[in-house]
Amino acid sequence: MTYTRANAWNNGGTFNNPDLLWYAKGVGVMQSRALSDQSSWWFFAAIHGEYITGEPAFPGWGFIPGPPEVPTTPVPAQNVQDLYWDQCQHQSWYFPPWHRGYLIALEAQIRAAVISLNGPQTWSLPYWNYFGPDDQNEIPPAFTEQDLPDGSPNPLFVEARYGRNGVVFVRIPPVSEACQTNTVYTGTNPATLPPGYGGPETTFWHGGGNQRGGNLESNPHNLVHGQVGGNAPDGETWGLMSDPGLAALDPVFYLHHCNIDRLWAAWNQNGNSNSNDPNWLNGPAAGGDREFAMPMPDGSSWVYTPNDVNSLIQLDYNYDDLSTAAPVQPLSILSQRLRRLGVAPAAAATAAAAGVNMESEVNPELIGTHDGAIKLKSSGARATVKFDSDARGAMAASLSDASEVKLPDRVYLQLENVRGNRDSYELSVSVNQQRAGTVSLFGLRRASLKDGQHGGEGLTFVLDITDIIDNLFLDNALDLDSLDVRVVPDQAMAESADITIGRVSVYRQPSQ
Ligand SMILES: [Cu+2]
Repeated sequence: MTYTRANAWNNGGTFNNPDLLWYAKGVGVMQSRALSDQSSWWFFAAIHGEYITGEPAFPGWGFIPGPPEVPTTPVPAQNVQDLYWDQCQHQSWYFPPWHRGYLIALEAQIRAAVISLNGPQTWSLPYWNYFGPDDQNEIPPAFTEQDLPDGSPNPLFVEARYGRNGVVFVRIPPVSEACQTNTVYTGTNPATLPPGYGGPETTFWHGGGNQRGGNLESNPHNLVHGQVGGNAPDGETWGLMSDPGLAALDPVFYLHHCNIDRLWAAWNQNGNSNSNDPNWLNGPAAGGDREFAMPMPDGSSWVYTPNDVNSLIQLDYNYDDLSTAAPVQPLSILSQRLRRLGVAPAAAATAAAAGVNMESEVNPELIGTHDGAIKLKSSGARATVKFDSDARGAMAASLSDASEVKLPDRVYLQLENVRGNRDSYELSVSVNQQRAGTVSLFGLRRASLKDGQHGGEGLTFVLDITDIIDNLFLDNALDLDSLDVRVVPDQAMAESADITIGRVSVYRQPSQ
C-alpha cells in the first residue's frame, strides 16, 4: 500500500477537501486524549519540544491563550519523557530525517483516528505548498474557520496564530526555494561555512548552540515558522508556530513540515544525494547519544535512523507532485560574473561546467569583525566591519585575478551569538545597502537560556555575500577597508523584546 500526500489547497483549501476535513476530525480525536497518552495531540507536540514545567509565564503551556486549551497534566512517567519528549533536531544534518520520521508517526496516528471514525482508509497528510500558484501562499481557509461544517468547534483553529496583523500568509520573497539549487547535503569540510542543504554534522542536536542551520532549514523552514506564528497584537506574546517549544501544538505545523519533506524528496529526485557519512546514516544513537523514537498507534515504539528514512522508495508514502516552481538552476556565481564581464553566455556555461569546484576544501579565514554586542532596535542595528590589511590585499588580488576558470574567493558574513527573548522577528541584512538576505530568529529564546543545553550561546547565522563583494569590486565601489552592515527587523519591536548580536564577522574562503 502506498499512500499519496496531496496539496492542501485542493478544493480551495476548505473542508470540501476531504484530506482537510478528516485531518480536522483526527486532530480532534487526538486532542480529546490526555497529555500522558502517547497517542494524544499534546504528547506529540511535546515530542517536538515542550514548556510544560519550569516556565512561570507564557510560553509555559499553562499560559497559552485558547483555543485549544492545552493541558499540562497528567505528565507521563520520567522514563517515557526521556525516551520521547524534546527530540526535534534543528541546526543539524538530522533536521530532514528526524522530521520525516516524526511526520510518519503523526500521520499514522491521525490515519488510525480517521479509520476509527469510519473515514477513508487511505487518508494521508496533506502539504501546504506556499510556493504554489494564485493565493496558495495564504494559509488554507480550513485553518481559519471557527467551526466545522457540522457546527462543532474546528480543531484546526488556533487562537495564537497571528501572522502579520492577523492575516496568515507566507511572504515570497524573502521566503524562497533557492535552497533547491544546492548540490551538497553537508559540506565535506567541517570548517566550511555554508552548511549545505541538509545541515552541519552534529550529535543529537535539540537546537541552539553556535551552529549554522542547513539551507532548507533556514529558508524556507524557519522563515515560514515566524511568519505564520507572528506576534500577538500587544507584541508581548507570540504565536505557537514562532517557537519550537510550542509549534507542534498548531495543526498547520504538520502541513508546513510535510511541504519541507516534499522539498527534500524533490531535491533527491533532482539527482542530489543525501550524506553517506555513517555518522549521519546510523544516527546519534550509534554514537551513544539519544535515539530517534516515535510512539505508533499500536502502542509500539518505532526507533529509526536517517538510513531508515533516506528515500521515499523505502517508505509507504509518496507525493502527488514533486515539481518545484522555481527555475531549476539560476546562473552560477561564476557565469553571472562572466556575463557581467561580457563573456558570451555559452562560453560562460562551458567555463562553469569545466569543473570549478564550488565545494572548497580550504578552511575559511576570518578577515574582519565588529566586536562588542549590538542591541537591535526597531530601527535596526548597524556595524562597521573593518578588514585587516593582509586580508585586504588577498581579497583585492583574488578579485582582480578571478577569471573564466577561477572564481573569486567566497566571502561570508556571520551574525554570531545572536541572543534574545523573542523568536518571532525576522531580520533583513544588508551590506553597503545591498540586500544580503533575511534570517528568522526561530529557536532564539531557548538557545539564549543560560541553563539551556548549549549554555546560552544563542544562534549564529551565515550569509554568502560573494556576489555583493564582487559586484562592488566590478563597480569600483568596493571600499576594501570596511563594510557597512545593517540588520533591520521586519516589524516594530515590542518594549520587552531584547535582542543582541554578539559579533559581526566576515570570512573569506579561497576558491581553490
Ligand atoms: Cu519546523
